Amino acid sequence: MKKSIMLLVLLGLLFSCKRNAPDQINIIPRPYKYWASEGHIKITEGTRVIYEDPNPELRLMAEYLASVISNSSSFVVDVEPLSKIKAMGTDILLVTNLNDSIYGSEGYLIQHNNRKFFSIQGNQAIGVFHGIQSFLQLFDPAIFKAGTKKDVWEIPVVYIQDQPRFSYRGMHLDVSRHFFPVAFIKKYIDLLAFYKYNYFHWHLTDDQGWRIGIKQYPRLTEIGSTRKETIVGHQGNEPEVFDGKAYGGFYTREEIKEVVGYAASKYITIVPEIEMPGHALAALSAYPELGCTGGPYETATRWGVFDDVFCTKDEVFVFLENVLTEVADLFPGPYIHIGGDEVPKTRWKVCKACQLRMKQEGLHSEEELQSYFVQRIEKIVAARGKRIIGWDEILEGGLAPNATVMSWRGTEGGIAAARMGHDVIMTPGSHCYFDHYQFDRTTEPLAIGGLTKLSKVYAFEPVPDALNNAESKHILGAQANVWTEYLQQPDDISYMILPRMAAMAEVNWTPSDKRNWENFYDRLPVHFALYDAWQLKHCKAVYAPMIRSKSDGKGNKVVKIETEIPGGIIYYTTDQSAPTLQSAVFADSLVLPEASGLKVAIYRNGQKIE
Ligand code: TNX
Repeated sequence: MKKSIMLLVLLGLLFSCKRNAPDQINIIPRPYKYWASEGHIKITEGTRVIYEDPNPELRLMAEYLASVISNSSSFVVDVEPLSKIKAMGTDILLVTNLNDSIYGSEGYLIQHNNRKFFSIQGNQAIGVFHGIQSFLQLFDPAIFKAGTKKDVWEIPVVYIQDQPRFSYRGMHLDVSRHFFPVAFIKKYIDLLAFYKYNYFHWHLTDDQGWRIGIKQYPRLTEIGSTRKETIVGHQGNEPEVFDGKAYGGFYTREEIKEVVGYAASKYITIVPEIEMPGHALAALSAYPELGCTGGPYETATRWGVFDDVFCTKDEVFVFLENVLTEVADLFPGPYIHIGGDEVPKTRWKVCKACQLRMKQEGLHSEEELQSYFVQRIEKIVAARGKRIIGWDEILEGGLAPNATVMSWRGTEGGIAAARMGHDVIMTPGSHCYFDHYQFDRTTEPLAIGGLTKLSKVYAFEPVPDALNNAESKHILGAQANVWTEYLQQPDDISYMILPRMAAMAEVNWTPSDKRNWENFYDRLPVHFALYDAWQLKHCKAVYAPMIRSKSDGKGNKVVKIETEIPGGIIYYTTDQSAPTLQSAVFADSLVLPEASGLKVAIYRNGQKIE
């Protein structure tokens, strides 16, 4: 029986691909190839999810898919192993029978087979997993809404052949500046999986808090996970105000294992980050002997860069070796991120131990001392079967031989590293920092600064023109970073990442010639509906005109209005009436008397954007 079903899957591929405009497909990231035929297939009472057995990964996925549908339907979707199936109905079949090398290790194929059943095929289980994420995006978003009980789901008749452009598709989260509980970390991982990311970079330590339990050094969490208070509002405001409230939190080893397991079930690898030699005040507050001056030190209560960093004496390497050994045991992934960014050399310059180290090792500058530090750490990490990732400062003074570089201060560091034959993950502040504003800062919740609109994220190209083909192969992909100095609650995070993480997902997944802003824009409404269904706070700034005005010093204001909406036309009035298609069209800039009112509306294809 199994064989004849497989044959049907193949025949379906040959006979049922009547091409049609794929406009009803709202999948993000946009699949590599897809088309839809006329009509819909009804998923209703009697639909089963059938998995190739015995494959425990596929069984779990089948159970997940069935539960999502059952939870919001008036009927129950049963899960059955393929070996038991006598005849297919309107079912969903999960199989790993794609042995075609063109699909790549993560690729998948979704097809309907003579309008009978859907199949989600992969080379490997991970391909099927990605396929399920796409398949779920073919449903009405209400599928994810609590309380939905539908009798029938209509799914477009589709053919989707898909695989990722990049092998590293990452999102980062800083849990040091503010701490986020395991339940939220799992939700974050759910979102990553939904958008086909495969790496979660977990920024676990920084000046403001050490957040991972380490058996051998209990004070890291007993002392280093707490700060006595936190600066209020934007740093730099005068006078500085502190809240006077102790703040803390950390993950126990058991919680870390739980998150690692959860991520693995979603085919996401965690990259744990242990910051060194800078951003180490929390560790130093717990073990002051690891600093150059011996302390005392305090976990930071404000943001920024601090002079006190790990010393380069031997006992620091012993400490870090022990910490990294535990970290390597907790996280099964191939990488450990060792930070390496923003390391002031102030202490090292006047520290006897550091100066002696430089002399003994023949190092000519503190930059070379930093390079020595990172290379020594690399050996420790390599001895545990892992590779290091560092922020681009690890290039200074000479790059460790097998380091992967995260290029955050622009793309230059990444370009230099790729030219030296090192792997690179692109995460420049210009496009990939989701702690930056996404709209007019006078109306947005407090953020660190910057302006990175959705369309700007979408326009990011991870492979710089400056690299030739061979060098470009070292660009593993891109990552978005979520620093949390100004993000305190889960809602704050979801607001900053939704929908920007959808745009970044497409940057990483979809071939650049298939990436198109207008097309992406048209798929967004379904995703906003998903965020509503999930009850996740999100930002709809993409629909709003951004108005900036400056005085010309002569009683007038010079007004600039921008829209990201593709084909959007800006109409305005100055008489308090609502702008219509008959109103004046905004061109470059507008000079109006200071006191003048202004109303703006955007129209696209003659329709007002509300
Ligand atoms: C720079 S990006 C940092 C972080 C801050 C961030 C704020 C990087 C490697 N270091 O410590 O949180 O800016 O945007």
